[in-house]
Amino acid sequence: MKLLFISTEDRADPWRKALREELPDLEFRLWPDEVGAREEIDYALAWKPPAGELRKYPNLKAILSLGAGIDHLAADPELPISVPVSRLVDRSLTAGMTEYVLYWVIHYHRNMGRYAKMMSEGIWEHIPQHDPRLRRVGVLGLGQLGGDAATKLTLLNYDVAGWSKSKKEMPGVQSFFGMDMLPDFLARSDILVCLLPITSMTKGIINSKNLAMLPKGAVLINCARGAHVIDKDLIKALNSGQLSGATLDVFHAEPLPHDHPYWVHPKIKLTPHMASLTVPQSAAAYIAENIRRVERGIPPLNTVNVQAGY
Ligand code: NDP
Ligand code: OXD
Repeated sequence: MKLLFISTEDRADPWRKALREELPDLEFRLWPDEVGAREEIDYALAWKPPAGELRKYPNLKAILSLGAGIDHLAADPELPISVPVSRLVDRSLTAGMTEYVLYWVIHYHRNMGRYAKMMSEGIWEHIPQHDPRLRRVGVLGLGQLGGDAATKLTLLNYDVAGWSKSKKEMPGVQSFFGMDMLPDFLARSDILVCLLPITSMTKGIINSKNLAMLPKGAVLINCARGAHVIDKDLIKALNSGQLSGATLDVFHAEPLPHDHPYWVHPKIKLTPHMASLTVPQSAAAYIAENIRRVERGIPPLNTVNVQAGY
């Protein structure tokens, strides 16, 4: 079995080592230098491959995404449609995202930004503390990542709701689903967390109309994709006071261009698409399991509908 690793953002060596431990018979080839004969490649483990690249391998048995999102693959108009595409679902990836969401929810809930500013100015004062039961957190997307973050937020006693396509039964999480329920969901979200996949339905969902439905002074945490947000609408909402803050991990263009207004906006906190990074030592077991499944003639776990976008 031969696997081609295609990514310019992930380090190959930890993957080579971790996959060798899981599957000693697997030959690991690094794109572009170690490709060899293209017809020999059975699996592509990929993050943002160049458009048209994956169709060059006629005997691919599966395309395994190095990330939870598959937008980087769906964007390729020449993606071979007969090859199953599996997205990454991994304990460390989920845990990392939940840490990120909890960190920023707590940051806003406990006024950490305001305290940091006050302390830097020598001001010793208390801001009234809020009961988490009265802090309404809304999670857009209740899948693998949003579902875990929402559940962990309930354990900290926040008033949690989630919005998804289908109805969810999650203890302590109020389920809103479908476009009709979006306004009511937004109206009760003091802290809005975005963990949706990017699809034709979700692109630009964080726009002026929807931001106006949030309670005044709400905050946004976007750790899904930059294209969920209409940048100028977000800046307008922050400037008008409709939003009191935003944490953004993902952007239309990455790295975020140096002249982008987000860099200097006083109400915006930025991170460089690191809300949760793929950890090879953990995720290799999942990739190996998917390869074993395909070798046994079973579809890989978490095969996506590329047309639907997730
Ligand atoms: P999942 O596929 O498990 O979950 C997606 C969720 O979004 C589901 O609950 C789904 O609803 C919901 N959803 C999809 N379309 C709609 C719609 N039109 N209306 C309402 N709800 C919708 O994805 P993950 O949780 O694994 O990942 C989510 C995203 O997080 C990824 O696609 C990726 O873009 C991003 N991500 C970002 C990272 C970072 O570091 N910043 C790291 C990893 C992922 P239903 O369940 O009903 O189908
Ligand atoms: C992912 C990501 O989709 O890192 O996994 O954004």
